[in-house]
Amino acid sequence: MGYKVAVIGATGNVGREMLQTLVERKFPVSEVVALASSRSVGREVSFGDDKVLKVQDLATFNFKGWDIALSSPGAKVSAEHSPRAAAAGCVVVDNTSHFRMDPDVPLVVPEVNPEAIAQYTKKGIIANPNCSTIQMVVALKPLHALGTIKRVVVSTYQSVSGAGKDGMDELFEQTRAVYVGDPKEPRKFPKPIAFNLIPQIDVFMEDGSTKEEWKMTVETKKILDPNIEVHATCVRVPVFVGHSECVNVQFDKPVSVEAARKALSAAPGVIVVDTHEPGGYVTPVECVGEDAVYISRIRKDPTIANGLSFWCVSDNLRKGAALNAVQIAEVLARDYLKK
Ligand code: 11C
Repeated sequence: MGYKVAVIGATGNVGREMLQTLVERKFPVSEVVALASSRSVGREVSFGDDKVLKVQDLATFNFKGWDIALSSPGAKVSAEHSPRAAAAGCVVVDNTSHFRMDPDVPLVVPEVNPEAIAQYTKKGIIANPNCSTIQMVVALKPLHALGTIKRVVVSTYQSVSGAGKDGMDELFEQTRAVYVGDPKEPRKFPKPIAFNLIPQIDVFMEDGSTKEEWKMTVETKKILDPNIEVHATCVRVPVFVGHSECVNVQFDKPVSVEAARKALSAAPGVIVVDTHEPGGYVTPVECVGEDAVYISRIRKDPTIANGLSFWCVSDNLRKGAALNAVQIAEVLARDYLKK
């Protein structure tokens, strides 16, 4: 007996990764449907090695009788169709930003706050956090148990796949253009991304922060602890897949590097690679296709009281999106929607 699962936004970077992750993790699927906008209807997407799904129209799809939707279209599309699916009895794991701060929608990272999933009954929707938040809170959770985290200062180095296929195409085309001497104007990003980096992800807010930076702050508070202060600087870098972060943490009491290393090494979803020799750390290229959040460069910060810093890398399309959504679906199936 399995679950009828709909994947919304199935032709996008994350949607395709969701289909792949369902297969890899042997999620008990009895039937699966790939949904997208009318533009993509009829296109084919792979489901495992031997199955091809023809994309159906999200706008006219009837969710009655479907158990779980993994949804990753744009936020506006989600605003319309996630409540429609939920009203038909299909529990939605929504990867867009639209519902994340809704008090009646749990925002979940299974390694951090799985208990919040129980609140799915309020609206029939569970929100998947932003990719840069997910990898950071997976690392912060075991540290928060060693000493109370008061403040986090984080700088991100985010890959272009966070901006979708158009972002990846732009990096490829601009890089190629440099070599063939045919410069291309930026379309997706506000400035050239090839051989460059851009200290702006998403739109600017009134206080001068970007929305990506705001998301890291408010989502961390909702998932982990409302008392943690977060100051983020989010930067787009010319990397195709894999987000990196330099995270500086201040605790309420001293936490040694050794204790932090031990707690991180034992934490679910975390792999520590930190050998203090050339190459003894993880780079984004090495985390592509991997499930873990990798931690390296764990150090004391002697310039503040009770400070530690570390380097954190993860595949933004997997743990930062598709894998986290499938892990939520696994808890739902195991604990709440038993068949
Ligand atoms: C990026 N983190 O790298 C963004 C992508 O709120 O789900 C994901 C945006 C979101 O551009």
